[in-house]
Amino acid sequence: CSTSGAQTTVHATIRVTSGTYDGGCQRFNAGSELGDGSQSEGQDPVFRVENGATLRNVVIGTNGADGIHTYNGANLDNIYWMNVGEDAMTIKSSGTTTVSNIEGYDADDKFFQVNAASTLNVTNCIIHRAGKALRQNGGTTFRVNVSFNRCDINSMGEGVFRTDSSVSTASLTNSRLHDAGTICIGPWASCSQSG
Ligand code: DGU
Ligand code: CA
Ligand code: CA
Ligand code: CA
Repeated sequence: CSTSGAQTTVHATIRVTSGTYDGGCQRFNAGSELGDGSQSEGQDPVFRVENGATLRNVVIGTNGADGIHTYNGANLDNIYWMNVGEDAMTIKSSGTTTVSNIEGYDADDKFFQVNAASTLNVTNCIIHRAGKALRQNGGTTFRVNVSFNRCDINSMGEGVFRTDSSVSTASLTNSRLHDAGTICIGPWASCSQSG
């Protein structure tokens, strides 16, 4: 995908409930109905991916609103955020979310937000400028298992992984960090970097 592909404005969240939605590398910009891409909570996502469905080949344009929400597990492949909105991707209910081949810029606070007990496996990611790469929802103590493999994480204001749960786990493997702050913030049951 490039950032100069055909553009489309999304006036209502695009819901992917089964199979694969291939965005064809179009640039999907949130319309004002979804939000303004600021740090205001309560914005709607551009995409909602559910029940193990797959979203691929998507550029989220410069109004990113609340990004992508996943429910009951999902697969995201080849996604590019030109300017992350309130956050880039949120796990809204339990399941396994698999994220591959992504790149994103300018999350003022969180890139990945995890709001349910779940597993998140990320491979081949590039994250430029965020407060943190991943935040388990503040004050929650359920278990999240997160792995990042083959990522390049640069310019984090605070750090990479943050939780308030002492049963969650995180691992970062085969990755490059530049100005990424603290890798593990909070009482993680385990949190490691290797490779
Ligand atoms: O408790 O759940 O910032 O999903 C407050 C809310 C808040 C979430 C989160 C998100 O933590 O809205 O973007
Ligand atoms: Ca938020
Ligand atoms: Ca932003
Ligand atoms: Ca959000």
